[in-house]
Amino acid sequence: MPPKRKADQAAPTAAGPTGRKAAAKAGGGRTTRGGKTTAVGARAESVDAVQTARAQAGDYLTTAQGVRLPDTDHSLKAGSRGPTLLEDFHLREKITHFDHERIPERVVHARGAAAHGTFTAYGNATAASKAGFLQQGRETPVFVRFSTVLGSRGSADTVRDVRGFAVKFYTEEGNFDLVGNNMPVFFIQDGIKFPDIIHAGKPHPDREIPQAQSAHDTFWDFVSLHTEATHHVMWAMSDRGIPRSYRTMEGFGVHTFRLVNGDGATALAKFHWKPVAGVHSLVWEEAQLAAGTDPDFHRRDMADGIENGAPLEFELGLQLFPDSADETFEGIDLLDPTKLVPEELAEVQLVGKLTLDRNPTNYFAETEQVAFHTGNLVPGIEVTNDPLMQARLFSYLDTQLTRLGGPNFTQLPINCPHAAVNDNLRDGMHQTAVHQGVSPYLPNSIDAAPRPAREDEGGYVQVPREIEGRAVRENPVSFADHFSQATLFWASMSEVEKVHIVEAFTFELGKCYEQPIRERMLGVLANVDADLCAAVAEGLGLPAPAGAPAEVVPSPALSQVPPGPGSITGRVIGVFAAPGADLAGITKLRRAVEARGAVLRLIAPLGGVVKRARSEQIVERTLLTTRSIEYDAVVVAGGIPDFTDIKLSILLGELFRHCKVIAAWGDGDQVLTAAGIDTTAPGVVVGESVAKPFTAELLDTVGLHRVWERAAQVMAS
Ligand code: HDE
Repeated sequence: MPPKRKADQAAPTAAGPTGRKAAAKAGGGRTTRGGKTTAVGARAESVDAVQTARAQAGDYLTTAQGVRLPDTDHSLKAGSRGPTLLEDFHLREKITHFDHERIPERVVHARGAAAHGTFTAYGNATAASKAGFLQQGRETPVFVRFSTVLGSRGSADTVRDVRGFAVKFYTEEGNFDLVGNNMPVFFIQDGIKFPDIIHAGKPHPDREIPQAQSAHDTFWDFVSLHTEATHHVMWAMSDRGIPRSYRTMEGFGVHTFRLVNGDGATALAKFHWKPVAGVHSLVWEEAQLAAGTDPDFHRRDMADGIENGAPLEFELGLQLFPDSADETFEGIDLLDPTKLVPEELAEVQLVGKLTLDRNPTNYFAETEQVAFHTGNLVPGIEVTNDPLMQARLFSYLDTQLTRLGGPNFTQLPINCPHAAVNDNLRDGMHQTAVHQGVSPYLPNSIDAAPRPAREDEGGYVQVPREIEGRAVRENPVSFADHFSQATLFWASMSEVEKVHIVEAFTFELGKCYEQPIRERMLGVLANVDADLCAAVAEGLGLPAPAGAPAEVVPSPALSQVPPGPGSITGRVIGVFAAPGADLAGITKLRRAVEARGAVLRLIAPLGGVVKRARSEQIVERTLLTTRSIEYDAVVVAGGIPDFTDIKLSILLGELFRHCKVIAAWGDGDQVLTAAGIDTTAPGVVVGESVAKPFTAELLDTVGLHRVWERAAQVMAS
């Protein structure tokens, strides 16, 4: 029997569309998700508002069925001391819903934080890609989630780990997801090993220890046995493994993509994100302190920064390579995800700006439910045969089916494209759209249906590629080079960065119980660099084996020590004051700090206000509620020369050890000296008063991020 047509549906005619299609046409570039209409390109707020209206309308507390409730604090009982009655539908609904509030956390990248923003294209990428969001001046809403990889959702932000950098572009041609990391290479060359490296990195299955750490036997067992991991391990043990904040991380697409321009010409490309605030890291002691005193260090920094008007800013960069038959560039295999192309060989061309300036409204609805997928591509951007990338193309959609409970997660507001959606996908768990019509298939002669788009109508048509070969389980020969780029990375580091890498290896291998694993890893390091291997071996109390490191030409772009002062946007300057301090000086300093986009926080011995004569200033932190990790610099105000407190000495001592800026004006230098700070050391700025030369020197030194000249003094003490 033919299906019955609903009364409000127009009968199909040979001449034209039925009601549904006509409505879609009339709406122009509008989408009708969940029965609500949203303008193409409209920001996520409007989508949020539609959903909020469903869940939070009206003034009264109601059940999920909309029945108004008089009381939500007392269950229905047989008498005030009696048993609870099963008929209490409100109690049952409230508890049942609560019981199901959690969804499975991500199997990797479980802990994350996100922000909304906009991507604005400079227009110079159009020669390489026809993607609409790269057209000059085009503004595209984005949602970006940063994450750690190994830890559970409740672990700490500052652990040594890779950071995820996943960007969802809500483009007019559909969603494009650039699901990258803060390191340009990966541990493995073939996605089939991904479950293995993650099993090795996650806590041991017997006791579930350690949480969010790579410093344990199974991780080092794996990477010492799979030497293709060596290059990525170098990055993870470097300062890149402990970023200062999300705003000071680079991002990388890792794989090589294939770009297609309007003429059909192709190029191979690697994506980069360059932070406007520079690339900066914590030092290891800070990372450890922060994991205890403020496990939310990075997410707090991002949310506070955005709230204080200091958006996170990154520029999108492209490294472009000819789409050659062998898919190599200067001898580097572009399909090998353990290899990078030094920027000195292929310049990173900046093609647009990402600004993150809006915090999510609801963590669960947005940050937890966002679903990225490397297969979310738009015309002009295609994948390559990188075997790591190929496996990812399967994994992301698959994992969302479990995590988000079925195939309709694209209808969640945060995942919903801003482009018009007209698919023939139907039904399934959590279907919220009320689809019309009876023939969700193509072609059909009953309903007006969406029609396939030609390439010139924006249809995603893959560039035709020749594919041939024997079905084999093997790597190309070039994938056998596991060490030369690890050596390149080491050779490109500054001295202080090398010291940090040695310390990180020594720490992590020192946490392993199995001696053969340490020895095998020293054998790996011997093939990276003899000095590195010798220094780590010394720390472990083991002999250094001999290796055969490659000859390399260093790539200065890999070092993150800045050549000169950079932006201090979002940085935090603490000012210590006590009753009687020079409050007028603090006001002046606050103005100078805020003019450079940074934040000033007043620290005092006790809460409330600090007074001097008739003026006063509000205290934001006390010596009990703060720790040095919160500040990029601490300044002691003049006017309190006799102040001493062990907690202040600890705060300043940590800043000194971590090579951060310390300053004082007026007689504040006496407070520094009493706290054990050498006021003649590099990066200790003292001035007569809060005048321009003092503030300029102070803030420029903060712009260097650290005063590494002090490192030798710190290590000698
Ligand atoms: Fe992922 N990865 N990955 N990954 N990945 C996931 O997807 C996977 C890889 C990255 O904030 C999962 O939704 C495989 C490289 C980020 O929601 C999962 C392989 C890079 C995020 C998954 C890789 C990444 C993920 C877990 C090897 C950098 C967090 C939950 C073939 C270029 C996205 C989820 C977010 C998340 C699989 C390797 C980045 C299981 C199989 C290389 C930033 O699908």
